[in-house]
Order: sequence, then C-alpha cells, then structure tokens
Amino acid sequence: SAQQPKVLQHGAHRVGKRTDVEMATWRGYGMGQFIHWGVYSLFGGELNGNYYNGAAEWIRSWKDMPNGVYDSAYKQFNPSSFDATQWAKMAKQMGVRYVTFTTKHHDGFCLWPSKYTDYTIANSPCKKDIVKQVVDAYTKEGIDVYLYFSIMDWHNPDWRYDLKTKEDSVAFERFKLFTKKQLTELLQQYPQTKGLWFDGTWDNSWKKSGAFTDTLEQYLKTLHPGLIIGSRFRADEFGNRHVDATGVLMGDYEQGWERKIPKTYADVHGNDWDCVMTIPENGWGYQKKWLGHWKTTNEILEMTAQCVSLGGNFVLNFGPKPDGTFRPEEVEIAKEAGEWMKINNAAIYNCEYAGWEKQDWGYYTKKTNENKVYMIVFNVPVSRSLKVKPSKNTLVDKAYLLTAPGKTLSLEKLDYDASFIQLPSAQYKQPFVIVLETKEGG
Ligand code: FHN
Repeated sequence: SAQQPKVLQHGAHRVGKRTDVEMATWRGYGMGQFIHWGVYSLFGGELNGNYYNGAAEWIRSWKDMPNGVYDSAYKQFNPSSFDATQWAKMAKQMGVRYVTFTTKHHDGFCLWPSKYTDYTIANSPCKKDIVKQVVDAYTKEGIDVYLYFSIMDWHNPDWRYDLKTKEDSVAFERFKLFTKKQLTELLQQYPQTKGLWFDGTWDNSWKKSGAFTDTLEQYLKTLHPGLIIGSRFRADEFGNRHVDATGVLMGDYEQGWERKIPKTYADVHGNDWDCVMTIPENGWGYQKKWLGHWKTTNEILEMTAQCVSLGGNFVLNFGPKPDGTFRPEEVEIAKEAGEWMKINNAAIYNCEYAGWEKQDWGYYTKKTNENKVYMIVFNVPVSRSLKVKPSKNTLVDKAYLLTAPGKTLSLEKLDYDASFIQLPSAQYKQPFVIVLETKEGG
C-alpha cells in the first residue's frame, strides 16, 4: 500500500515561502554582512606563537589551550578603537542591506550585559553594551540587524552535548530555560532586531528537544511579530533538522549554505536561502595570519551575483580585531565592493531568479515585479558576442549597458529563441551590467 505521509506535531508549520512584507524585504536584500567578534578575537588564532589549525573562533576548544586561560581572557577585552558608527558607515558604503552580528558565540561570552550570566561584556574592562551600539548604529544607517546566537554554550555548566543520564536532563532543563530567558532579553532590549540567526544546534541534546524548540520558536515570534528565523534553529520530534520528516523546510529560509553556493536553481528546492561566506578559506573570527587563499573583490562580487541569480542573498563575513578595527584587507574589499555596488546595485537589490538558461559570460537576475532582466557579465569572450536566451514566452525588447541607458545595443537574432548581443570594442576590466527590457511574446 502507498506510504502515508507522517503526521508531525513539531514539523514545518508552513509549506512554501512566507508571503509577508518582512520576508519580502529580506528576499530583496541581495548582499549582507556577517560579523564575528568576541573573546576569541583576542587570540587571533594564536597561542604562545603557535597557530591553531582551525577556525580562529574555535580556539577555546584547542587541546593546547590551558584550562581557564580562555575563560578569563575576557578580562582583557577592551576594544579601545571600537566605533559602531564607523562599522555601520563602512557597511553602508559597501552596499550591504543587512548585518548579522554575534551576540554570543560557542564560547558563551555575551556581548550584551545579560542578566542571566556573569560572563558578559559588563564584567570586561570594555563595559559598553556592544550589541546595543551595533544595533543602533546599523539601524541608523538603514541596515537591518539580525542577531547571531549560539545555542551551544561552552561556558554554561548546564550545557550538554547529549542527554544520557537523568542528571543530564535535569541540567539541560535549566539550560533551556536560560536560553529562553536570554533570547527574550535580546528581543526586548533590541526591538529593532529583524531576525535571529541560530547556530550550534547540531548536538543530540538539542535534537532531542524538538517540542521545546518548536514552542520556543512560536513564542519568540509572538513576542516579536515578523521575526525571521532560518532553518538552523529547531528540530522535529524525530530529531530532523532543517527539513522535517515529511521533507518540508522548518524555518523561514534555508540556512545550510555555509561557504558553499548552489549551482542550479533546482538545488534550492523552491526555498528562500542565503549563503554565508568567509574571505579566507575558513575562519570567521579574527585571525592574525590569513593562510592560504583569500578572496578578491571580484570573486566576492561574482559570488554575490551567483547567489542573487539563484534567488538567494550573499552574506560576507568580517572578523574585527580585538581593538575593534577591521584589518586592512577587509576595509579594502568593503571599499572596492562598494564602488561596484554603487554603480551596479540595480542588478542586485530586489532581484530574483530570472528562469533563463545560464550562459558562460555570467549571471542573470530579474527585478522583482518588473519586466527587467540584468546580465551581470564577468567573462567577455574574445568575439565580444554574448548569447542571450530568454525563458519561454519572453522577448527582449531593448538592451543597453546599465551605465549608458541612452545607447541601445543591437541584438542579432540567432534562431527562434536566442540572440547575440555585440559588445562595443573596449577594455572590460570590471564586471558590468547589461539591462534587458522584456515583454511577453514569442
Ligand atoms: O561553528 C560555527 C562557526 O564558528 C561559525 O560561526 C559559522 C558561521 O556560519 N557557524 C558554525 C559552523 O557552522
């Protein structure tokens, strides 16, 4: 007999995308910024001249880290040059439209003065409420703020990786309450928050708490209507994460695209999604030495275009130094990306998957609710002929460079459904955008 779909109590509560205005705004962001900052930044991946061969924000877990050294390091956290307004202005210039900021990473250190633990910024020499300053400064610049929060908390004695004994369960009950109180506190103290970005939710203890995670998510959303929470938060009653036992996404968008980008639209299964990316190969918190390859601005812009062309947002991570300033490479990337975005953002903001067959020169994006498709060109062939093949029943009416709207580019029809655009002879040193005005037909 045919298999009946499982009836889940704590599975997804919605099939398909959210249709509200908050989520439409999220969908239109195009580009975002991630910031990892905390006690780990003090180490910068180094301990007594040795470099940690892992992501710098994980250094507390390094076998060479002597007991207690990390957990008392916050007493040195004193970012004398931290200026949230400067951060927000740099982000604004770069052209990002949302930021995700680490309120608490796996080490458990809180960058806001939480009432529920002493392990906070209030007890460091810094004393400032960093989260408040970031939220206020970015909001003032018109950049939406999302709060990163790690459920896994290495500092809290009640945290458990698994629930094997009665004692584990008792401790974890306390931990769940602590988590609920901290999240409530964050939403109440920083009401401008648009969403919560959860992490550290992969352990058995959390996966065995499906009912709790579901109830908590609903509670947070009641507390803060419109709140956006991705698929990393909860589990269903069988311990499935991201996608429930019936195959439906749990959460407002797919949060699994970390340091990887889907190749085709089929890969995103009709969900909203964003990709979070590091500039060096791996590592989110400040690393004194960037070993290996780190991405150029053009690589970053290409990733942005690729994400938007497949209906997602691209989020670039920054790891500020312990003094609160950004390393020069990050400042440079933000500046260069911003210069490009200033000219070309029409092809990134409020754009979506165009549904046209991808071509080798780059990426198509489509302006939501408009008859405009953009070609973001990264590779100009020696022939300077760019093939354009619209989706079925769409015709290209007019083509022009985004920077020269008055000069129409000629379209040479190839067959019933494709054309060549001949580019003017010039040196193409930067990625650029061609606008296609479209109409129904064909
Ligand atoms: O372990 C963390 C890591 O340190 C970093 O915060 C990233 C960001 O997406 N999330 C976790 C790994 O998935």
